[in-house]
Amino acid sequence: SKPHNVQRVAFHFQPIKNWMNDPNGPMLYKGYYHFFYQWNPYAAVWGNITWGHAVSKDLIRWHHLEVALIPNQWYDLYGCWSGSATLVEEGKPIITYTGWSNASHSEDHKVQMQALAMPADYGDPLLRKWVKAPGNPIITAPQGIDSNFFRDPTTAWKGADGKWRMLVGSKENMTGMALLYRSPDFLNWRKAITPLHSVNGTGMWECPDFYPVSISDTYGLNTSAYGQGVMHVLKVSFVHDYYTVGTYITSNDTFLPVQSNLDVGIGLRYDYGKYYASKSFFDANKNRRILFGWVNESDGEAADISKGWASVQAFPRKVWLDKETNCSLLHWPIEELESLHRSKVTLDSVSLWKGSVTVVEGIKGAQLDVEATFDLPEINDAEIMDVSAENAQLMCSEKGASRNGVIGPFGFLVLATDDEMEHTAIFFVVVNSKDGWKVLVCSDQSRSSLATNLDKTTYGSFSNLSGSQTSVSVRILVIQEANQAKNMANYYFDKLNGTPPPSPNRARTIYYPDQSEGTSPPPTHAITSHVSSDRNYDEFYYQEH
Ligand code: DQQ
Repeated sequence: SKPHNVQRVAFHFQPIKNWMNDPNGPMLYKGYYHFFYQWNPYAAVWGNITWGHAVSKDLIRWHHLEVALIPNQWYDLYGCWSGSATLVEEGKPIITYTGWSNASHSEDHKVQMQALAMPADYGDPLLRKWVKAPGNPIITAPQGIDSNFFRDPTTAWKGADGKWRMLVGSKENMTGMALLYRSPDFLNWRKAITPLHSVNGTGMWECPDFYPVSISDTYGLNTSAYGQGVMHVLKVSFVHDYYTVGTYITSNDTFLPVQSNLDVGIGLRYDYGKYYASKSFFDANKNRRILFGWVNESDGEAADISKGWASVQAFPRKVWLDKETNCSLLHWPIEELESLHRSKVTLDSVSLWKGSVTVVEGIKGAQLDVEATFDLPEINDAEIMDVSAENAQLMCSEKGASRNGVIGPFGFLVLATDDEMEHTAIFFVVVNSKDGWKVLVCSDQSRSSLATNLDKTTYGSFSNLSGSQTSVSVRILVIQEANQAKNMANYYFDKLNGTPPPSPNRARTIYYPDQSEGTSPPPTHAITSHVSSDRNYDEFYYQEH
């Protein structure tokens, strides 16, 4: 049931307060996992975009540090947009990011360009201070590309010729594309004539991600790995996060998707719920590739402002190639998540009848990690339905958990109030489709809240079932939202300077204290300071562990 006095979410990452969007530059450095994110320090709506920064030893318990990048240079004055981290020579990190600027002094004409930032002190495992490269911007929009559609550099990788490569998301008319750049020294970049990949009709590709996966085991690979036994994954974001698996030939930088019908934008998604702008990194500590993705907020803007925060990053997942298909990926929550387990409740041999509800007693805590196995009746009785990736979500919302089917719906009602007026149904229906047996997997949020003005989309996908399968197993992470975040937020501002946060603002107003490093052209509008000093900032953010 819904607890009244809840903690902040623990499975998912959240900043101390305010608006967050894309994950940026995850990496492992000197024993710490670093995580950056698109963050508005001043409001629970998008705007004033900085790179928030946190570190962790286990990817679950985070220490919030001072912001890594703030918009204070002519080329990023309107925001430090998404980017990545690359461990270059001797494992030294470099951040690549997009500067959003009004370089032509016109508020209405904004441009995007790529920039670099390096740690001020490589000896600091926390990498608390970042310095922008004097040569910035390192890449401006090439001829033929609209500078409003030119952003989100990937982690760079090294080819056989020793040159670095990276991708920048873009489009030409409605053709989405991943532009390829090469560099001998990480500072001077030249665009390859052909993009690494492009697909007609998809529109702007945001936040590309490109990485190798092993064809034979679940281990992750360093981003520069290539050759025998290696396939590559290209992920791009437009509306959802789509990916395609292919062969990458480093000598001529060609990427050949395994199956053209599973090409980016037509086929596979990382996730069939809210999941966007994701970014992976290679964790050399445990030899795995880990994926972070942004879960945007279901609450409306007014609710975000009143609660003081918006959105989370979905719990980190390990990703690897599914050996059975060779062209799709498997994901699983990282094992560290289990270190949050406190107590365990087990229920055995429950018979599920049509319409029956069994209450699982004795559950304490705001977050649950549920594992269940459902034994199936004779699956030949399953109803005949045409389920495809495109219509699964629609079928979930049409069928609903409360209808009567032949095998299903069965599943869980989670986050239920005592009177069950509010609940979220996670349910399954076994169906017989023209491509074989399938389980329709649904997350029905239509009754998740009595409140109005929020997104209550029902999400769904399907999973294949072999004719001989007699049971299905599921794992569900149930995560209660964090009302307490608001109190944390107030504390933060009291500590800083006793003033409440400025009213929500969009990108037009910039509130940055430190313009000392600013280069020309100067800002054309007033800068208001709301943060008293860096020292105060540090005091709040940094706790030695
Ligand atoms: N969010 C960033 C952009 C990116 C978009 C700006 C994707 O860099 O394209 O906050 O959510």
